[in-house]
Amino acid sequence: MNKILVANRGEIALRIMRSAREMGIKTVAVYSEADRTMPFVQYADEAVCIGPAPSSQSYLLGEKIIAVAKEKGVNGIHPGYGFLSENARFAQQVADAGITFIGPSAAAIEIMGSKLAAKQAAQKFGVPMVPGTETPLRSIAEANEVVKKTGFPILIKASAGGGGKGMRVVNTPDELEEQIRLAKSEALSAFGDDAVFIEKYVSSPKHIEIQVLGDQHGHCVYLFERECSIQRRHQKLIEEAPSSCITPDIREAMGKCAVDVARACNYYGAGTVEFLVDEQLNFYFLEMNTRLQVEHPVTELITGLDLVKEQIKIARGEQLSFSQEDLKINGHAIELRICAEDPANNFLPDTGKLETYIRPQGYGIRVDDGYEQGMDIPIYYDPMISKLIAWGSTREEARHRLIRAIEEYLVKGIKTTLPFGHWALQQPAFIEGNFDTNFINKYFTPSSLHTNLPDINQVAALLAAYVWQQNNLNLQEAAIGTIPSSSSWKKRNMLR
Ligand code: MV4
Repeated sequence: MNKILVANRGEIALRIMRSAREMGIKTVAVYSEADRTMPFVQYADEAVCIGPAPSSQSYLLGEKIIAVAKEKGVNGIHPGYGFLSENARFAQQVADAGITFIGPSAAAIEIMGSKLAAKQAAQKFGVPMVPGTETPLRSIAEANEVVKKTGFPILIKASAGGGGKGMRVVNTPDELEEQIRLAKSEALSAFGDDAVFIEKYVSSPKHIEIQVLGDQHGHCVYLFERECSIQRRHQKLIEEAPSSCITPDIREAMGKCAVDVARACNYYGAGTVEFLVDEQLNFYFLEMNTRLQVEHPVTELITGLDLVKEQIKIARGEQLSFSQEDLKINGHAIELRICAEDPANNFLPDTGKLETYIRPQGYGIRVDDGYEQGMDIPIYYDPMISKLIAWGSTREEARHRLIRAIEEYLVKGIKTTLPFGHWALQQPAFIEGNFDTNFINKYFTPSSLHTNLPDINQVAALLAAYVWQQNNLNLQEAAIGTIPSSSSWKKRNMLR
């Protein structure tokens, strides 16, 4: 594989191309008209505009992207996350075009795309699941039988849903029939498939997912867990690895289950197995994501692996170069998603220009982003502009480092989730690791942001000092210009 096409945009396109470049692989970017000036377009060895801004006319046009891939003579396509990354048809079309899809087989994507098929596959390996149904609900009578065993509340989920899409909570028996009817019609119009199933509703769960890597020779390992409970409307905001509530025994048990889920669909590539964890640390398989995830960097920082390189090596048919016993957790990593959203106003998307954009730096800080200062954040795509990730030898070191980096991250012109992160990382519940998926609902109000903000006066003073220093340097240079060029001694001394 000497040339790949990256069928994505923004930070993840750039992140994939960096790994490709390190492996001596050339890259082709495809981009929409809105993304002409983006860093990932400039970074790529070649770039092709594939259409207007809306993703339905650009990043979702599988056939057009494959045509570009053929024209450019690439031998691999990396889909990133979102867009076509979990589209089984696209994966198959890529393969049929004689190009390697850098991801799992179309068959594995297909199985895991159906939550019911995923549960049936996992059940064969005895992976624990929330009590409920593993086949599509056929009648209200069947539903009544199931809820006799599970009790209320229950959740109705769409088989073709996932990531929180198409879920309905039912609290009492009298709502059941109506909610099933609504869920089915909603599922049909949203996914073209009205299959729904029932699960007992687990209140206040933690959301913990296991990263797995499998090769095409039957080897599969788990790269430990990510704690992803801090989310809002199914959008994760803070992720960390490892989870502070998981013991070595539970880690091993969950890891083995995750590998079983992967084996259940002959999985190869990088994948993520999602679990709910209740207060007694019982864990239940939910679904499997068959892509590289947004939050993969926290796993990279604690394992030392480059997941994109591993994906490419697996796609090339290589064997994993390590076994489960070789993998160790080194330290702790926490990621904050920086989104163009106003946390003080219900996290509503904010658009505009990155008037000021200065990244934090230093030991243990990683910034995965896709914009530069002066750029507009387009309205057409996901509002995430950057991921700020801190590594530390302990959770406390990572936490303090991330807080420091948030304070040094200067973003002006657009409201972001930076102040939210600054607040969240200092909550007693976060510090203790004592939180679940209700963290934001439970503790966060817009007024939370009025305390503990970095002192605006201090920031103003630092900026003023910086401007003064720059002006001063300009003056010095101007003054030096008046000294005869023969006087190099003076020049050196003035410049020091
Ligand atoms: C659940 C649940 C409680 N009980 N299933 C939401 C995302 C999708 N992957 C599954 N989700 C949930 N499934 C049962 N039986 C609660 C959620 C849930 C949730 C899960 C993970 C992270 C955040 C969440 C927020 C609300 C609900």
